Amino acid sequence: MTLPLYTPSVAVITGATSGFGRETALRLAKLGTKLILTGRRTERLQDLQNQIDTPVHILTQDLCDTAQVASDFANLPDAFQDVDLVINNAGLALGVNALQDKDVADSLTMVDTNIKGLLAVTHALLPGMVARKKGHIINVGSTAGTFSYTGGNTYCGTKAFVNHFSGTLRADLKGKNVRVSCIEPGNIETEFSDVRFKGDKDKADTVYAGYRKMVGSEIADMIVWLATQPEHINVTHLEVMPTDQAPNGLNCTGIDT
Ligand code: NDP
Ligand code: 8X3
Repeated sequence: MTLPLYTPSVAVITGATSGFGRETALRLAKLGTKLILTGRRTERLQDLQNQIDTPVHILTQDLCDTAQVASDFANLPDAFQDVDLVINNAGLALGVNALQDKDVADSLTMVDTNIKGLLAVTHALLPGMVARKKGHIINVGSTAGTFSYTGGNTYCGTKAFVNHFSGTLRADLKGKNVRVSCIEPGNIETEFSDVRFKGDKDKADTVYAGYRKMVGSEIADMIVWLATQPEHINVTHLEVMPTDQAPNGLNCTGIDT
């Protein structure tokens, strides 16, 4: 017997102003899911809200302000309180410099956003899901958390945290009917590289040139697939990359094909 697919009732999507987050919001709205959408760019959140028919609650929020994050989620409107899906998506990389050449502020911003921000959201929303015995956290990790590359230093470290935290959190939640999944994408074209290269479009475009690239909507489809699995199924890790991308290990041969 196949049990029915799950339809999330109220979903939080962090980083809904762009990329995976925005595309996921559009798809979940089509399922009738009520959405709490976060990001720092209010206008983009409002534009997105205007394209969506289900109820939307906007939170203009900087994840690095963890006190604000806690307060925002403690004061959700009544209709949005029973959150049963949290998509910890917001995050960023800054630069590909060797650590000795990197601005410490960039490293700290990645830690504040990708680790501390994700933790603040999770701390704020997990107790309610446990109390209601219903919930799903989908963290957006990365292949960068598994495979090292030159200049990845802090970003890879933050995503290693996300990948591993997701598995360890599952151990705490056994028997609580709260699922945890981690999607770990490789190179996918979004605004990610524009941010990483601080607006240098030529450098950003190079990342996706010369091979059959993947785009944000393809990852969003997979996030929705994770979120709609029947309740007794927990897809724990989902690593995905373009067919034309593969890990290069330690590159000991010096040959990069
Ligand atoms: P985008 O740059 O397109 O989107 C990033 C989102 O994160 C934006 O909505 C942005 O919103 C939000 N964000 C960044 N910093 C903050 C902050 N301080 N407070 C609140 N929101 C913030 O990139 P992607 O869609 O590609 O990235 C989404 C996630 O996927 C990230 O965690 C990224 O690390 C991860 N990832 C991306 C891959 C890729 O190749 N694209 C591969 C693997 C993982 P705003 O600027 O409005 O605040
Ligand atoms: C983003 C993918 O390889 O640029 O997480 O770090 S990568």
